[in-house]
Amino acid sequence: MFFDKSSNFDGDKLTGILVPDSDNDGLKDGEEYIYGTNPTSPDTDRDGLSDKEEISRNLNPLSADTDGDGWPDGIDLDPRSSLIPNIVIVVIILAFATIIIVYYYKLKKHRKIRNKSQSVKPLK
Ligand SMILES: [Ca+2]
Ligand SMILES: [Ca+2]
Ligand SMILES: [Ca+2]
Ligand SMILES: [Ca+2]
Repeated sequence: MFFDKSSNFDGDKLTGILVPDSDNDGLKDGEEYIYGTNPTSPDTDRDGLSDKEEISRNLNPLSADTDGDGWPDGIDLDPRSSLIPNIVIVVIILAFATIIIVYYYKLKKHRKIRNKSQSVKPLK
């Protein structure tokens, strides 16, 4: 536990009464106690997302990789689902981008050739 029981003067298990949000992450010290997060660290699991953001996005602020797919929550495209690992998403996006680029250049080349042959024809 991150909480020091000796500073729990009023017995409500909430520390930092004078400073409502010690680490300034948007979660009050009392709320951090409830969630089990570190009241002196804005990002308890150091995954790049603040404790407050993880709570509001329904992620585990105590786990850097909520869905266990190997990608930290901070860079995980879908941090709540390991069904589609990020690498697959990246490969699909790259594949689509490549197909579009190749198709675009083929079309451009094809049009150029057609324009050339059309401009040559009337001369004959
Ligand atoms: Ca806080
Ligand atoms: Ca915190
Ligand atoms: Ca975090
Ligand atoms: Ca993940």
